Amino acid sequence: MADPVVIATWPFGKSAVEIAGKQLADGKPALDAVIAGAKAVEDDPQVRSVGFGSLPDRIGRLTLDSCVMDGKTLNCGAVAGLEHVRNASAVARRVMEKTPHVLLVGEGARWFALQEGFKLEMPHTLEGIREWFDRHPDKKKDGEKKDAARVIHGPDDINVDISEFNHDTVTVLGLDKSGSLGGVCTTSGLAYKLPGRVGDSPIIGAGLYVDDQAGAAGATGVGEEIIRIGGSLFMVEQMRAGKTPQEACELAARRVNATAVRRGKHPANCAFIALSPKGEVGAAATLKTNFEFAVSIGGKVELRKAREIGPEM
Ligand code: SD4
Repeated sequence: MADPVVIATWPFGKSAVEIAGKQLADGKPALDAVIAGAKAVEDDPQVRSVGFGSLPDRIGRLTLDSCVMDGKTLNCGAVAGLEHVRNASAVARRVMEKTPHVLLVGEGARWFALQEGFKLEMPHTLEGIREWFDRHPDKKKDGEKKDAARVIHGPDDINVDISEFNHDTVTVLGLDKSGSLGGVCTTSGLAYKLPGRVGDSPIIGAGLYVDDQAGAAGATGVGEEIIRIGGSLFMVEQMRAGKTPQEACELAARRVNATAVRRGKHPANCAFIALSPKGEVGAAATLKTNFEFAVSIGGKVELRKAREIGPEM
């Protein structure tokens, strides 16, 4: 019998590890527990980067990305660009359980959710919309006189650097009493993303990867950089090769730094978490992310600050 452990990204991950930790203590499977934990963050309108109430894309659409993975069976499911359905992680789980596929996107993902009995709901909150207007990149471009956001006209509007609008994803990894691992990653993606943009969070191997025989890993930060290095699969393969979760996360931060430097795009602004089948946790981030993560070990919940890794110039 293993001692349950949960790790989740960012301070808002604390509620996720509290809920998941209790479920694991009651003997629930890892995947059930981490999805229950992630749901609490998705349902919290104060969290402006996960679930409803988040900051929408450049034209005001709020779309959700999520994936889930079971370490015992390697079963996984995902949705990307899901609109008007509250709990993207629950839909991702249904994709895993009810379809022969791994990833459904956009209209198809919503259609599937409706077939599965999920409700259509209004995703915006007044506070979310207000913040979206106030911080919109077009406002900055045109000076403060511009009150409302414009539509996207052409190349100049499309190739806008929105990495400063990077906002936070909840990734939750858990180890259950039977020694099995489960993971979930759920987000509304980058604020002001172009319509149709998909980040790392619903991509198995990028935002999340889980294998009982090696470990579980997840990511948060600028999804383009995480996809570029296959971040989560990279970490799990490091653990398979004998690295600790901490070493695996630091290697991922080094890799993402190295690719960013090579492309002249530093800082990369990414953070990584990992959990081994023995229950050891690890976390690392690129510089100036101030990345904190939540852990629940033996029923004790705490926030920890991740080690930041600078680029090797
Ligand atoms: C994305 N990785 O869509 C997500 C956003 C995020 O901290 O996690 N930001 O790129």
